Amino acid sequence: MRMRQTGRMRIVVLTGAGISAESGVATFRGAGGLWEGHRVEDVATPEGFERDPAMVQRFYDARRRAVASVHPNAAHRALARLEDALGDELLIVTQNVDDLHERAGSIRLVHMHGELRRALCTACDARPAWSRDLVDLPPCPVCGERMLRPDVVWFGEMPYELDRIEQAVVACDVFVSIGTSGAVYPAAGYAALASAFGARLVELNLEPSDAVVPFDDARTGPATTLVPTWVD
Ligand code: BJW
Repeated sequence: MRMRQTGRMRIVVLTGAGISAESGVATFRGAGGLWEGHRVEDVATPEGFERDPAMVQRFYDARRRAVASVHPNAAHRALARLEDALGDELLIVTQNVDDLHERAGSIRLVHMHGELRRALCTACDARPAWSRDLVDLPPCPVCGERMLRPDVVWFGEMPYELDRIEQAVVACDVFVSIGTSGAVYPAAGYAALASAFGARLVELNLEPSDAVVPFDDARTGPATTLVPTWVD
């Protein structure tokens, strides 16, 4: 394993829907999947939004309400403790659009698939906070156009902060994948990228994911048990 001369380890943690499952947030795939009978690949698209914007806005409003009523769990809190210990040696890259990592205290965090708590103006690219007032699709607070959509990354769109993420992935000593199925790129390719640059790979998941590279340490079980054990 590569380590800097300081002896400290650089760790990248990639999280997916599984880390929030025990808080009561539904995952995307598998039984009881989030889009209720629709394949996420069919509906989480710009075309799906164009077809039926009102349905998609309603769906995201319902998810905002659902996330507001749940709390970070022991896995989110364990990662916040890890950041307290490691500081800028740790980067959490989450595919989740909920805010449970930050509510647990994490700061060095990238939301690569966007955030439920923001809107995106397709006219001027502003990303204002999403408040209750936006439900009736008012004008963008920056440019005045009525072109707001959820600030989330759908299939075919470019995820956020890819340069920052890739720099951290190629430089890390340990890459940890938590509660993600490995079905969606580019996130699904990060374990292989980290491995190619010499990182040790750890997976913490309810069941083994679709990862294309073998993990050095693959543990199966619920995140609220596995993550605190791995961190502490
Ligand atoms: C537990 C647990 C517990 C449960 N404890 N664990 C062919 C090949 C390669 C790529 C492509 C391809 N065709 C198209 C593409 C690209 C496409 C893609 O990947 N498609 C796939 C279907 C193949 N990707 C894109 O379009 C992305 N953009 C892109 O590629 O841009 C171009 C580009 C080019 C070059 C470089 C970089 C970019 C954009 C993807 C956007 C994904 N958006 C969504 C919706 C976000 C908004 C919303 O939330 O509504 O993101 S889809 C959905 O899937 C969401 C998630 O973040 C993402 C991943 O899901 P996740 O988190 O893994 O959840 P699940 O449900 O799949 O898995 C849960 C896991 O938890 C399971 O493993 C369980 O076991 C586990 N678990 N309970 C621990 N208690």
